[in-house]
This record gives sequence, C-alpha cells and structure tokens, in this order.
Amino acid sequence: MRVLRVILSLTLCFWLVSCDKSENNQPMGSMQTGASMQHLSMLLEHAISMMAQGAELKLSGEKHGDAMLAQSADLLRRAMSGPEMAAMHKGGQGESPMMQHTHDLGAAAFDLLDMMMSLQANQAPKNANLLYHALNMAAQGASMKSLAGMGMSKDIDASMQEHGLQMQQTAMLLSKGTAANTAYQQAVLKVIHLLVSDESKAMQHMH
Ligand SMILES: [Cu+2]
Repeated sequence: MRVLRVILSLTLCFWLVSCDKSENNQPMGSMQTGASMQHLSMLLEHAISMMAQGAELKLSGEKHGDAMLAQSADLLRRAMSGPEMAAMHKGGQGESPMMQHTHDLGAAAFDLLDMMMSLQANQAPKNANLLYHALNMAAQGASMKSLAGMGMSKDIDASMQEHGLQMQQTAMLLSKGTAANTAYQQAVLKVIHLLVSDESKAMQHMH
C-alpha cells in the first residue's frame, strides 16, 4: 500500500506539472485508474454483502430477498463489465495481479449468486446463517480496507484498515468452524477466502 501511495503522489505531481503545459486528454490516467479500481472493488464488495443479506432473507421466506439478489447481480455486472473495466483493460492493466484477483472474486461471486437465486425457502443449506454472517463480515471488512486504501483521511484510514482486518479475521474464524461438504458451502467459502486474500496481498507479488 505504501508503494501505491508513493506512485499515486508521484502521478499527482506529474499531472500537476504537465497540466500547466497541455490539457490532459486521457480520460483514464494512471491516478484515475487506481482510484477506479478501488471504487470497483467497493462496488463488488457491496454486491457480495447484499447477496449475503438477500439470501438470508430469501431463506426466511421474505420476498425482498429476491429483489436484493437481483440488485446484487446488477451491481456485479456494473463493476465487472462496465466502461471503467473496459478502459483499464484497453490501457494494458488486464494482466495485473490486482486485476486478476478482482476477476477471480467476480467470477466466484457470480457462481454463488446463481446458486443463491435458485435456493428455495424450505431448503436452507446447513450452517446457512453463520455462513452468510461470515460472508457479510468478509465483504464489509474488505470494503473498509478498500476505502482506507484510497488514503483520503490519514487517522481514520488507519482505524478503518485495522477494523476491516479484524472483521475479516473473524469471518475466517467463523468459516473455519463450518463444514464444507456441499457445493453451496464451498462456493460461499471460496468467496470469503478471495475477499480476505485481497489485492494488497496480490500487490506484494509485484515487488
Ligand atoms: Cu478487469
């Protein structure tokens, strides 16, 4: 993250200097791309959090659960195949570890969402409530970390980062205590694991 911050500030310096001379015609400069990536991650993480809550409501027979799952699908599509993602791939960022991780997470989330959409209220998977709680915690923790990673507020960022990490550790602890016998349980656990092994880990492979 520190490296990212240095890169971002260098990019900002360069941008401020070059702005005097010419207009910046590139809609997706590298500073903007970094911010877009964090924003897309947050959208993705929010969609996953909604999925967890939607599936839980659906299993308890609430119609609103279906609406939440449908909205999650819209958000997932918006994040994963919107114009920002297309621009980043066009700009040559499709191969970055962070991008690959984001696509792994997106694909796992789509798989799980498919299964959630075909759930019936009377066939709750075992440990469903605990799994949804862990999934929600992992997603919200990741989201707090994504926001902290944008570096907009120094002191709060540190607290957000720390609490986000705590939530994810608890999510892992909870998910370790649940069985992974069915395809459904495995799909939930896969998303939790991908959320917890987030892009900051993927970034470490770069240096
Ligand atoms: Cu991508």
